[in-house]
Amino acid sequence: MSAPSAGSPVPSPTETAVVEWERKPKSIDANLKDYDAVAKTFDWKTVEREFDWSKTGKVNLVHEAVDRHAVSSRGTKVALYYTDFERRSEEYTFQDFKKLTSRVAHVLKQLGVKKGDRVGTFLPRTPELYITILGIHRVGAIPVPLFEAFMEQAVEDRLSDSEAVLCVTSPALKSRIPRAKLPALKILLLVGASGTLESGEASYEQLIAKAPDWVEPEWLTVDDGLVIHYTSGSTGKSKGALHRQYAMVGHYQTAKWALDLRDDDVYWCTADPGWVTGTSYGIYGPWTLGITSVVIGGRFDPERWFETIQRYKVTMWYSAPTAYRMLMSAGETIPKKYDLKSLRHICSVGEPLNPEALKWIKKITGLAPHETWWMTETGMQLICNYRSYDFPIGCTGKPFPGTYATVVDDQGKEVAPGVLGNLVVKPGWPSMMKEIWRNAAKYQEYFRIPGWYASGDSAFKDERGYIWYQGRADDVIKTAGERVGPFEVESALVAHPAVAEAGVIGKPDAVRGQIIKAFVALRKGRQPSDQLKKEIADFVKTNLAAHAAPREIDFVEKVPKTRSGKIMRRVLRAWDQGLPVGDISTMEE
Ligand code: 6R9
Repeated sequence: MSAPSAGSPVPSPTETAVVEWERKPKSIDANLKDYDAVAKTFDWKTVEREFDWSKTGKVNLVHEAVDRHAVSSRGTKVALYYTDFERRSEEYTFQDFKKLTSRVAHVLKQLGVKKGDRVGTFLPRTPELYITILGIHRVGAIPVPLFEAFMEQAVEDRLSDSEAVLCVTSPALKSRIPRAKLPALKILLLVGASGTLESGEASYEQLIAKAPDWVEPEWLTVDDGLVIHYTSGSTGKSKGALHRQYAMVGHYQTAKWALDLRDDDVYWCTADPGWVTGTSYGIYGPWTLGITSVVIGGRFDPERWFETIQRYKVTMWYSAPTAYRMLMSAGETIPKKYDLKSLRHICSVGEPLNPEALKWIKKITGLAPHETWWMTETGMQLICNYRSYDFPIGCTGKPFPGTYATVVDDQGKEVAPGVLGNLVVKPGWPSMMKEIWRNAAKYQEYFRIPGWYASGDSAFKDERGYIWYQGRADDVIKTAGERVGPFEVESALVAHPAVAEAGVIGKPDAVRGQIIKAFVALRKGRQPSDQLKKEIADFVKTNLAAHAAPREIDFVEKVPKTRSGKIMRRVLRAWDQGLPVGDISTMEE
């Protein structure tokens, strides 16, 4: 989506009569009862006191998310319900987690993993993935979670940049790890290996069977690393956002006030830990609070999704607009077959939730999904609609208490209500990334607007202080909620022997928010054909990732570039929409 340039006035919804509100009863029983009062006085120091490290000085996420619950009255409480609807249906208590993550930690130590080392996880969504990530924390190492759909190039980029020393993976996925190109990677720990292991491989099951049930966490400081999530920008390869242990303060409190989690909840976060939502709110937020979580394996399937809510009596559901729209397009007869009455709160993340999808979810569940806006780099939710108060449908929300997000011009000055500008955040919130892994220059780019963290999104604020997301101000693509950088796709495209040049944009799409569209100039002698389009798209699918493959390809004579060689995606967007291309005086001859 291309946003209008900063400074343009947008019709403020408060000035028009069409704004619809999500109205709530005054007595709603939420953890955050009075947003306005709390936002005025809230101090993050009070949240620090909820963690054992505030008394002991000994920091490790696994202690706060597992060990302290295991020895409390929550010891036998279920931490994780898991099903893949086929072979496995399991449950794990906090005590089970303490044992299993200790065993994994022992194995990692045995294989030479030390504090501060990076360890990749490249696994399908199974209990082993969650146990492994927590086991990595126990040894004080830093997990680098990789989405299971990544293909070789995406895996190589991430494991190479992070210099991971070990990767926990499966026999089915290991062929996508190009070990010869990864000198730092010493060992693959294989989950589910049968038969003989190759050199440099170890069996997860064999080793954990012999490991002890208790390994004390490696004690860290709040500034030590927590996790690295690779994410995409508008230029260059994906970059590693490193978070620090202190981020747990932000995860905990947002899970309490925005997700509104309570001790008796059964919580279902549908995101994979390969993406930031799947760790911040699939692991850190809920488990530091000691909440029961549900995880399902396998592919997206509307029947299974509604069955999950019914089977586990899910009370809190956190998912993404594309998923809500895909459920909507599967029709109402499916949800009607299931009992969804257990639900008491729903949230949404990743892209704007369109009012139609919001209303459909409300129709089938009685509950409107609440927006939560944040980014890989922010680590935690920052702009949200809260369960206790009314909000205009379609707005992104208000800053989380103790944080300040607003809209500014390019010089960093706040703009008037209703004027479009850069969505920015005052630096210093608890889960702000610590660095871009070994790339100080990239980190600095986020602070290009003096005094602010620049999100790259554009937005406006209305007179009541609600922030309305209006799109990305850069070329980053959000397709089905997943963030994709055009450069990565372009690089994958030009590796195909028929492709001379490629330019990639996000094209608006009713279900996926955006789809990836590529403009491709062919090498001399290659003829355009539908067959070739398919071949090129498949090539990206098998080298990068299925979700990063273009769904549309147009063949063009030349990809428009500036004289300095930058792809003019603005022109590509105009071509795509059949609109005038505007000023092209900087275009190369
Ligand atoms: C958590 C996550 C970040 C980008 C962000 C924005 C978009 C996220 C949104 C939203 C509208 C929301 N985004 N939440 N847009 N409304 N509630 O998604 O992180 O993958 O890094 O993406 O996603 O454009 O800048 P990430």
